[in-house]
Amino acid sequence: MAFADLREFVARLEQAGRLQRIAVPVSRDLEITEIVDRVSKSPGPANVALLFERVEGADMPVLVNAFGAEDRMALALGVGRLDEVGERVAKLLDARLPGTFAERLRKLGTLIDVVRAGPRRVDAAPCQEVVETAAPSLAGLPILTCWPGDGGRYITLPAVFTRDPRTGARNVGMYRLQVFDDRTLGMHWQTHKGGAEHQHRAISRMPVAIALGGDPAMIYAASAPLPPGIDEVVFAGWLRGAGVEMVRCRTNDLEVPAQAEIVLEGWVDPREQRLEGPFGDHTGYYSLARDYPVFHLTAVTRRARPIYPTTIVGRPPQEDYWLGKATERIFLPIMRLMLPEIVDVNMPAEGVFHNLVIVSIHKRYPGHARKVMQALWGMGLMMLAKTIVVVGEHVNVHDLSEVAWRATGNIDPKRDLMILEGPMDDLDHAAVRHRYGGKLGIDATEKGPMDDLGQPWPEEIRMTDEVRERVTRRWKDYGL
Ligand SMILES: Cc1cc2nc3c(=O)[nH]c(=O)nc-3n(C[C@H](O)[C@H](O)[C@H](O)COP(=O)(O)O)c2cc1C
Ligand SMILES: [Mn+2]
Repeated sequence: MAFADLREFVARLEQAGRLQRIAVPVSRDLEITEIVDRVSKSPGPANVALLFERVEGADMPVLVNAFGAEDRMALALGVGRLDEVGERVAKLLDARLPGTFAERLRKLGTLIDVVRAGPRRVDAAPCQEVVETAAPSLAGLPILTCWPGDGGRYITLPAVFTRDPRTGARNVGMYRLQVFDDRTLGMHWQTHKGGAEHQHRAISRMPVAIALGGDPAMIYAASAPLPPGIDEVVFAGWLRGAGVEMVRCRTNDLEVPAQAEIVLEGWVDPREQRLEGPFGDHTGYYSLARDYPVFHLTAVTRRARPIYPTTIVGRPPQEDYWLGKATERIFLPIMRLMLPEIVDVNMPAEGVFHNLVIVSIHKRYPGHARKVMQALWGMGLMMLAKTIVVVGEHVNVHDLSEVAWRATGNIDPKRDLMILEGPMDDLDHAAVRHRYGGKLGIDATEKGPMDDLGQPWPEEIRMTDEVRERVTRRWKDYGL
């Protein structure tokens, strides 16, 4: 079983030599970013989680880069390798769910429930050891200024809780929050996300709760693009092997993880907007200032001695790449449920999630690669993918050198590129206009008679097994 809360995770990281404490004073303005940027881009063991114990102007430690490598991300989810979670999902799905895709997804929700991953309601909670409702303020929190051109200070690793105003169904999303003042935050839920959908349905003030910290599976689940019918809290419970303990907020009816470090309670008025940004984003560029909803604080509840968790995004790779990698591995079996021809998927750091999706398939009929691209563009947040490259089943999608070789050598641009239009990520800075733009599909599969190929397709060069074995056997003899 996984961790009860963030501090257990921190203790485990420290035991494993994967966390370093920084005891000297550091500034919350830019200095932490520069340190974290270097550490998160360091190779191997130098890339560690960081606990800043003395952040100027704050009396709580700041945790950064806790999820920023495969081993730490896997540990957060209670496994040795991220693929193990994918394998667990595959097993769950192996019940061979009947029905349409939508029906299967709904059943998947029930299946997860069946394994008793549902949340457990508690009355007393560590996240409410201290309760400030009279004059709640963000002033005590070590909220960072991340990059020099940022429009302000940002909370970057939150779990934002809302309920569908019509059905009551819960959503949890990780959406950054800009500090406007001690009681007001910019709520950067993008158009296509769950929180924005709830806001769209609200006719009056909508309660919102923001949890910082909690068990690491719950933190990860906030970043997972689950279909609207699946509750992130139930999903987190399934990931960690026990239901998440939830407690009712003090100033609204929402529930938050009892084991969180800090909770911000408040509301969003669906009609109110305010300029948010710019923000040095995970695209490596500043996302432009734009209008987003506004969060008004009604309470701060917290542990007596909380840890403030945060992350730095910027030019990849950064910590968020590993949160996304976990999603890629977990969602692969779910994609296969709809598209069984898919073998593997890679969303490399260079593509910052939405720019590049590489997928290998068993190709069987004319137009097969195009069908897969179009299906993916119709599947949840995959709609935002800008470029999809489809390769043959034997191609290692994680080897970018191999993919570049195949994706340029195996195409005739006139025949194999598909350019169409659709919804685009809020953060895409190159699209023809905000949230809408062109998409590129590249069919880099091997071609044959089914592809209108006007010449024979050549054979790939491979040495015979017999010679390979002989050379391996004799390698020492050559003195090489
Ligand atoms: C570190 C980090 C920061 C993120 N910031 C935002 C954000 O500001 N706005 C947003 O819409 N999505 C952001 N995302 C992506 C969402 O968390 C993700 O799309 C998730 O699926 C949202 O939950 P939802 O599908 O329930 O809406 C961020 C993800 C990570 C890992
Ligand atoms: Mn969701």
